[in-house]
Amino acid sequence: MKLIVISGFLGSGKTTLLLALAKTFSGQGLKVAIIENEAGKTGVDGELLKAEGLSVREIYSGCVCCSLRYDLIQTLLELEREVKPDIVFLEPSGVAGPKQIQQCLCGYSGEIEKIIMVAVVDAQRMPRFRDFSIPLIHDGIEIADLVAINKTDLVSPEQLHELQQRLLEVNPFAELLCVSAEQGTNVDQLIGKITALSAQAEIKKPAVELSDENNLPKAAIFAASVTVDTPDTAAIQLVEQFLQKLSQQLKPADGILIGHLKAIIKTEPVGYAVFSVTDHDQPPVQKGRLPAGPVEKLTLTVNAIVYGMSEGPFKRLCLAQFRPMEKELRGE
Ligand SMILES: Nc1nc2c(ncn2[C@@H]2O[C@H](COP(=O)(O)OP(=O)(O)OP(=O)(O)O)[C@@H](O)[C@H]2O)c(=O)[nH]1
Ligand SMILES: [Mg+2]
Repeated sequence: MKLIVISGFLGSGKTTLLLALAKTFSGQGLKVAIIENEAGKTGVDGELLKAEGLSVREIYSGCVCCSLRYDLIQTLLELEREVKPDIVFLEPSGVAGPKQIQQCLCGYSGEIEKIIMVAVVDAQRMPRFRDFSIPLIHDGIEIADLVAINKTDLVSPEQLHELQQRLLEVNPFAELLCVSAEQGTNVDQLIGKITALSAQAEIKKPAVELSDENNLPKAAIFAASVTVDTPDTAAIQLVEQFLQKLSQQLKPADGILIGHLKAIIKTEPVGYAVFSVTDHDQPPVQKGRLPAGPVEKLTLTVNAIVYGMSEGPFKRLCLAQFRPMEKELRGE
């Protein structure tokens, strides 16, 4: 069993990339399993990957890097025993410390032949992250076997060149690859590099110096889910408005960094739509397929994470928008 850890800051494109990688490896006849870890009591990514037909185990309400280390080990052991996958992808929550994850995996007693650490970097937002001083980002690059510079469709060649130089300052040995998970650019090359790395014998990695967990920035998280039997048909617009209002309300507050505001609608008959906001000025990006006709049942799951605001006020802000949306969905 090989383990590929896809780490990276919130909203950098981990799930989008993982989806493309998992589908390709499955298409090659390999048995693929995915472990999704999301901070918050409900998650969006696991639902999306399941809707795409992939086999997913979810670990919620904390980070596999700290409070949920035991759950991660248990899930890996279960997979090994019950599923026997060729490849396991792990997407840690975007607020998880990559070094802490690596340390946790070093203590794994099962049979992982190889661990490959892939750091996903958001080419568009990265330059804004204060010289990569966010330890989560810095650490992920420092220990990466491969750095996938993602969203390259959104930046100029000059910006990309500057970013590459700065990444090499953090990890001179990292293999950098410019990709666009959304457009599929260079995803084949990334697969080739992962395949080549996974065929190499495992080299014992030097022990990493852990950053003090107390120094990791504190994220504020809001996660909620609602199921409605005969929903209002304008569900998509309601969710878009919810995310848009939320990101606008966060804007005036000084120093708030939107990690990722995201949501998924799943319906019966089967269909889904995902929504994502990673910036104050960006309208929600929406993807997926919903049934054309009337819907009998709809489940909406929201997972929103920001930095620079304490959890109480953030939850109140989210609930003030979530409750009216919930009522409208129910047609009340
Ligand atoms: N333009 C562009 N957008 C992308 C690309 N990759 C991902 N995105 C978009 O970026 C947003 C976040 O993508 P995700 O894959 O959900 O990011 P993530 O890192 O898994 O997010 P978290 O799990 O919340 O940390 C979505 O709207 C994606 O469609 C890309 O290569 N180009
Ligand atoms: Mg994700």
